[in-house]
Amino acid sequence: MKLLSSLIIFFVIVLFCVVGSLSASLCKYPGYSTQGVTKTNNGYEATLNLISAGPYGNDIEQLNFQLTFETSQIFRVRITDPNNQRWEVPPTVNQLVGENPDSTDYIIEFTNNPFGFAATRISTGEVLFNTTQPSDCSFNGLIYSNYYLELSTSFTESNPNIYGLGERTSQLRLFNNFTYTLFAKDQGTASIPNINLYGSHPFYLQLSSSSGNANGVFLLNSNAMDVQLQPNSLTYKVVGGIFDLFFFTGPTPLSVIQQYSQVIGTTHMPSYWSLGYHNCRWGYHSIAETAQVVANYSKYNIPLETMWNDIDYMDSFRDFTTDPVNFAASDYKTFIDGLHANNQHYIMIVDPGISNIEPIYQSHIDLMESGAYIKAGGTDGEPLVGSVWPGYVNFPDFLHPNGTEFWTQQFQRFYETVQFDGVWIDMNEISNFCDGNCFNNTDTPMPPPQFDPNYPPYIPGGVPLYSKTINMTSLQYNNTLVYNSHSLYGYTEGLATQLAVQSILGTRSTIISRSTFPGTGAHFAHWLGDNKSTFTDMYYSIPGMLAMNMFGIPMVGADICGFNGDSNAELCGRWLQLGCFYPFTRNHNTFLGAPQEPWVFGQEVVDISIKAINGKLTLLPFYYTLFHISHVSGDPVVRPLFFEYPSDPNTFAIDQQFLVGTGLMVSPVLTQGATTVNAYFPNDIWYEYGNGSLVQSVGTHQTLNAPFDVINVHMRGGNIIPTQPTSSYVTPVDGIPITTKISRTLPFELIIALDSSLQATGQLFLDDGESIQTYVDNKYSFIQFDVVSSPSSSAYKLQSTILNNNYNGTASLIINSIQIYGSPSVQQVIVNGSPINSFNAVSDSTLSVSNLQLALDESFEVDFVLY
Ligand SMILES: *[C@@H]1O[C@H](CO)[C@@H](O)[C@H](O)[C@H]1NC(C)=O
Ligand SMILES: *[C@@H]1O[C@H](CO)[C@@H](O)[C@H](O)[C@H]1NC(C)=O
Ligand SMILES: *[C@@H]1O[C@H](CO)[C@@H](O)[C@H](O)[C@H]1NC(C)=O
Ligand SMILES: *[C@@H]1O[C@H](CO)[C@@H](O)[C@H](O)[C@H]1NC(C)=O
Ligand SMILES: *[C@@H]1O[C@H](CO)[C@@H](O)[C@H](O)[C@H]1NC(C)=O
Ligand SMILES: *[C@@H]1O[C@H](CO)[C@@H](O)[C@H](O)[C@H]1NC(C)=O
Ligand SMILES: *[C@@H]1O[C@H](CO)[C@@H](O)[C@H](O)[C@H]1NC(C)=O
Ligand SMILES: *[C@@H]1O[C@H](CO)[C@@H](O)[C@H](O)[C@H]1NC(C)=O
Ligand SMILES: *[C@@H]1O[C@H](CO)[C@@H](O)[C@H](O)[C@H]1NC(C)=O
Ligand SMILES: CC(=O)N[C@H]1CO[C@H](CO)[C@@H](O)[C@@H]1O
Repeated sequence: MKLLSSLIIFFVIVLFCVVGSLSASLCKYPGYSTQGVTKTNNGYEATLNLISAGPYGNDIEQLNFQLTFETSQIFRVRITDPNNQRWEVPPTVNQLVGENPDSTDYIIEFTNNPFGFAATRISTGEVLFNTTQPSDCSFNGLIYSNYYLELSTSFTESNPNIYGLGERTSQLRLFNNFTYTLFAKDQGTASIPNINLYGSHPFYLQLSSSSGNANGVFLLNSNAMDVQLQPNSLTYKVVGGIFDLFFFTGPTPLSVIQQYSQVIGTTHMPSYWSLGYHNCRWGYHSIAETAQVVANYSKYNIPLETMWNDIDYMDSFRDFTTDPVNFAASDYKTFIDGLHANNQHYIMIVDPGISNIEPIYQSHIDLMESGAYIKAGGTDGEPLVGSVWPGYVNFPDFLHPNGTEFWTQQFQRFYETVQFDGVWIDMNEISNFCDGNCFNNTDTPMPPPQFDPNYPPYIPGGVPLYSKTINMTSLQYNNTLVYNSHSLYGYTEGLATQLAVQSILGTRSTIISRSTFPGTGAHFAHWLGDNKSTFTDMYYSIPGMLAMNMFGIPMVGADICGFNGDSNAELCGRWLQLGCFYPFTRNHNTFLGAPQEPWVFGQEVVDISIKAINGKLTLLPFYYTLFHISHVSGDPVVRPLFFEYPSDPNTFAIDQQFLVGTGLMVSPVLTQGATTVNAYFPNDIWYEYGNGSLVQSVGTHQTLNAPFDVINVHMRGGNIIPTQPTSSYVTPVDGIPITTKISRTLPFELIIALDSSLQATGQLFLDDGESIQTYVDNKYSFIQFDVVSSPSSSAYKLQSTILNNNYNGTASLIINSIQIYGSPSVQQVIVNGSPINSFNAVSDSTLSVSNLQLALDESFEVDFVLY
């Protein structure tokens, strides 16, 4: 009996072990196991041992797993090869947080065989990430080989809301059945939704449908990758580098982005003028034509802030040269002096490729002397030859220690001829008209490579990696394979351009780049690239802009009126109205497209553009304050509706409307021929921006009138927006058109939208709009406005609190008027203790107060006594 029971126990143990090990080996790719995870003073570490090989060979037998508690909401996981230094994104890209928190809002659990880790948010009990392979083998365990890395996480909720994983043309809420490729690419005019575009942003935000809580994950890796989304899992398939993951526990969408910004850096403060209206086209053939466009803007009273030129200005499309006939140096100078005399600005395009064909020119000589150029693989350091607009070119290497100096030198010399105010960097994916090399080096036949970086064993996107770009065997500084550094090119060019421009101008740089990488927003801006003049692409500009705001690049916009193809009056009129709510507002057209400046379409579109741009200038104090908040805390400037209403499932996929800050909702017409728009109003208090009319039914869709000259904008109760109405600058003084230089001196008007308890709040940030050292030198003012009232009282009051008062221009600025939406009838208005008469009810619920003359550098109180 005793023997029998021992035997039974023995068999049970054997059976248990077999089942246990079977469950680890039933799946084809179980990954790694560990003998144990060790607690460190700020996280965990483990040694991982390969169980069985992955699909592509070269598996790394032993891995180092390290988990670090960065803050109470951020932890980081690095999985590395302890025996070989693998490629890692250079440290310029991310800022570590590493504060070793006392407590954390996450708990990590491990499974040893096969190895996996799971993170649960303590405050909500929700599992955020779980790499343990499920027993149904629905995804693989960790795979870690030389040229292929794979890691999956299961979702606890099927078809969760996933956002991010850019850059691409797509709807905001990603499909749960699609594989998204991340690899910087100039897809040209292909314009196929969902395929990879100019930048790589391996970040996603996940929003739980059931709880409305959000979390985020950032994979710091510059290699080509696919991210496969399935209803119950997400899988990274990466061709190199390491797994270096940052996890953000949120739990609100806003806090996820703030936490992500702590890692990649918060937004750079843009120059104030860069928030004005920009006009550009490829195909302004001369200074005379460019000047005529500027003159037409003045003639038609359309407020133009910045004029741009595309590659037309160059001599044979060579960087840092000007066409000696059509853009002669002396004409150029006269033209730009004229812009500057009118407080306007000038930006021109610069591409990375430096022409190497005869006649060899100074920039090429400098590039060769600097040594900072990309080298062709399989040679002894010969410059790689690509082909772009000027023909054959060599590319500067911005990872090279001499790269920035070379670049700065070119801009310095060019500035002697062209006194630019900002720089537009294009084609920096790198875009190449030859696929790979333009010439194959036949002098030194290479031994067959062990592995061809153009065709890794797994090819993200399924297209050879050199397609439309340079050969992946090319080398950057320190023998860095372009295979690894490719998606960093535009980012590193932008960093060099920022330093160059700042050193020349001595002010903040204004740089707009096509290619981007995490961290970009801390230094420069982005436009969404070569779209088409279609209503569809106008729509895609909204999810594109919102995604970039989640990637920490709030200074973003699409080409207004559309780039490729011909625009038309209706499209351009609608797009001008929408585009004036982008943080970055630029009308841009292509070489062969029909002209699309507003006057081309007649007086109606001219009037629409004037109204839209004046509306933008009026709102700039609000936008600029949002940039300040973004700079300090990482908040997006424009954001999806679900950011403010994460518990409302109706908002999860909305990408035809958006919010500016927390208080303004824009609902544009995106359909040809439509004169109404179907807009969703989250359950809240909404007023019509402009007249304060209350939206009657909320929590539902509403059909709003939208005649051609109207874009629907609503303001949310509880918000105060500082504006500077341009209406007070009636006629251009001495023919000087209105620009930001003038608009930012005009009297302020506060727009106050009261909530149901008659309260509201808002802020205003002021500085000189251009200094690099604004924050370091404490040369800014920051003012808080609050409307407070107690439920029983028969009055409410507006008060300002000066939180910082160190911008010396503050004293010359005044608040002259206030609009209050949602006000009960007011019998008396008392300003700093003295009753005034200059108020009137413009409707049942909108109160207007004028002639206030309140200095912004002194705190004030306005009391509203109710009947
Ligand atoms: C992680 O996933 C594994 C496999 O599906 C499961 O057994 C485990 O319970 C999960 N961990 C957590 C914390 O949910
Ligand atoms: C993927 O999901 C989207 C939206 O749910 C759907 O429209 C599409 O047909 C699906 N595609 C496939 C291949 O299942
Ligand atoms: C400027 O406007 C005039 C009409 O007033 C038009 O004839 C001319 O073509 C415009 N020039 C440009 C460059 O758009
Ligand atoms: C940087 O440039 C200088 C001369 O311009 C050159 O002597 C030096 O070798 C270069 N550095 C590298 C790392 O190539
Ligand atoms: C890429 O470069 C290698 C040499 O490093 C060469 O053998 C190969 O032909 C090139 N491929 C292309 C597509 O240019
Ligand atoms: C260089 O060689 C590759 C094959 O390795 C070929 O695909 C490519 O077309 C060649 N390029 C040129 C410019 O001949
Ligand atoms: C060059 O790369 C090696 C790894 O291949 C690295 O150890 C070394 O620090 C790098 N040197 C520089 C100057 O970046
Ligand atoms: C506000 O404007 C809308 C149209 O733009 C109009 O329908 C509404 O009547 C106006 N309300 C007030 C109070 O003027
Ligand atoms: C404000 O300070 C700047 C230097 O930071 C100075 O150039 C400027 O003249 C001052 N403006 C006023 C109005 O005092
Ligand atoms: C291919 C391409 O560049 N498409 C862009 C054009 O349209 C929208 C915006 O209007 C962009 O977001 C796309 O990426």
